[in-house]
Amino acid sequence: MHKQLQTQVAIIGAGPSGLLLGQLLAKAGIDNIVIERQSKDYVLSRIRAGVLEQGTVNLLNQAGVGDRLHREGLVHHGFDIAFHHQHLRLDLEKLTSGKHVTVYGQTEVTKDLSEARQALDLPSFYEASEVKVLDLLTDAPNVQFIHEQQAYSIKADFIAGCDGYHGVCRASIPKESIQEFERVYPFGWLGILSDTPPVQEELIYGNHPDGFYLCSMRSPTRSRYYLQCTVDEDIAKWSDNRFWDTLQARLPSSIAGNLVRGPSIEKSIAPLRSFVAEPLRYGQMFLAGDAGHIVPPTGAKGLNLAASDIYYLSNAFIEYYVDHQQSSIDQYSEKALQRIWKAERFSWWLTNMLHHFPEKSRFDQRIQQAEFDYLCHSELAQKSLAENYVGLPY
Ligand code: FAS
Ligand code: PHB
Repeated sequence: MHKQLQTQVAIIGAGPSGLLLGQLLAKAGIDNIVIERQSKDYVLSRIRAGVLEQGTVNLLNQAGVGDRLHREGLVHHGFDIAFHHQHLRLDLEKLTSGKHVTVYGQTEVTKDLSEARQALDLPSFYEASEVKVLDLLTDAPNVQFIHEQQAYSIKADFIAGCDGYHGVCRASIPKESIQEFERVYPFGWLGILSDTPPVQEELIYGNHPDGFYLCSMRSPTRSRYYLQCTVDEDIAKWSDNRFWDTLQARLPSSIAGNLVRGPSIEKSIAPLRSFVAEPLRYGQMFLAGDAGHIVPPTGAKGLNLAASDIYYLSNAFIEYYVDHQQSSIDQYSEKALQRIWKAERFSWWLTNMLHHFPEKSRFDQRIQQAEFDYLCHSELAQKSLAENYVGLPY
């Protein structure tokens, strides 16, 4: 026997997309329930993104979760791109007339959102199993799931599919009602987290003949590094020493000596793909964040695209319930996809420029070198990269 519940917006997924949407709706007085497959500890333990666009920071402020971000987030006014032993600093502040990014881990964003939701005592079901989304083409869609051996049925006005790339929402849309666009890259990222000072204060994105690397951080005492690896890499074959030796060999010689080694506190491999589903709506269900699109993390766009989706979707719901207008809801998919595709383009372009593609020819490798040379000698090229990196307007 299902326990019957009712809400205005049922949110599937308690990652950054779902929790941010829940906060913005609650602040506007719109009822919402979050249904999450994993445990809260599992969700809060995931190590993912690290760079926030100002638009994302503004939205987190609006959601009432900006305090710790302002205390602990690191404002970055530039970053380096290295090509073999050359490196170029991109002065974001100068190139974008005053814009910057903030380094603050997604883990912390999700923790802040989760605590804010708990403080408002908003209904959330973690460790929900057998989640189904039903009656999507009616004006009373339904979410069914099991929680602590009790079956639930939630009747909602709308369903927000914030359940990531492997979620149930997109998978519940009939094949004839959705188009999918995908590019899978022939490599992955091997990431390490260590309580060591970063090799330098700003990020370094590097292209080395042996592969891509990224030097990032979470704080002045906690570093986050990535190495390009094969898609079927066996992480058991990557001791900390092998990781540090490989990274140090790829760094420009002028920087390599500054690398501080230490024990890894997390080590994982992420596959890289570009993916977009169109449209981001099916009946009364809307897709947002990774449920609707994936970018290779090269451009630091994944989490930031989730934020702009939630900006559009939360405003559409608020307009519907507060102003009794339907137009923004009807325009959500088209509006979100315009920004999504531009971020997909940027992430694809930067991934192509910085990674070693095993199957690509020597001609392609010269083109990569030419991309870097053009960047070094053209302020317009640098401005284009910088405006995409800090985030295109919403
Ligand atoms: P998420 O995947 O974060 O959250 C979806 C939630 O839905 C999860 O908690 C999941 O458990 C839940 N869920 C799934 N199926 C469900 C179901 N059937 N029922 C209920 N709940 C369900 N982006 C960057 O910008 N930089 C990076 O370095 C970076 N690294 C990444 C590394 C990895 C391994 C991955 C997977 C992604 C990475 N990303 C990165 C992208 C990442 O940050 C996403 O853009 C971000 O997590 C998007 O947030 P959500 O849309 O909330 O999706
Ligand atoms: C990170 O710090 O995890 C990070 C930073 C920038 C990226 C990707 C990941 O482009």
